[in-house]
Amino acid sequence: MTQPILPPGASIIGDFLPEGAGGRLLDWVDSSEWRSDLKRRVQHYGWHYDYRERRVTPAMRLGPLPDWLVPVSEAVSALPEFPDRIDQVIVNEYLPGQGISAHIDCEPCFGPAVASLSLGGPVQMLFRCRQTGEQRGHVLEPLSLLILSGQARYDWTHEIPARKSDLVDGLRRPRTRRVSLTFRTVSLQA
Ligand SMILES: O=C(O)CCC(=O)C(=O)O
Repeated sequence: MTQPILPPGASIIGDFLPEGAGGRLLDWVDSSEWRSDLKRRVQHYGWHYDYRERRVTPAMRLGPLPDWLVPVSEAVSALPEFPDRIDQVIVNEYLPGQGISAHIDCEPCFGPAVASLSLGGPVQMLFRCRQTGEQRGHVLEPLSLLILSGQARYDWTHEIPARKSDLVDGLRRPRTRRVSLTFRTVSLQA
């Protein structure tokens, strides 16, 4: 059974952005170039990352984050879970029916915390404990910031099932377009 709670080490900050800032961020995203090499559209900033190869090499450095991403990245970097400044942002677009498969963010490639900002429509994220198989679920509301650290970062997978609606508290909620910004700190391996 899916428990409607977060795994240990995960937390949510609701309304992470000041009023109007979410719409402005989405405008920047939508006026930027999308990559279409996955089933969903993505944008990579700071460092390119290959979801299939799960590695980051010096050749994948894209450069500094664009100016429009700096204020929000600095705000995430200032959270206590982040020991180092964020230098990578990946934008994911999910149309109804699209998702992201269960994964743990590459352990050597990224630092001890990962955060994801939700723009657009809500979506249910599922978490599964690698050791026990326990499953939990949580609805990510627009403008909320999900932070994964500790056990949630290393011991629980997270995923967004590819479906057109989510069943939440017995109610079927049709999905609409969601765009997320995932903030990470790259740590290059020797
Ligand atoms: O869309 C999200 O909130 C999560 C994205 C994610 O898990 C990833 O990019 O690895």
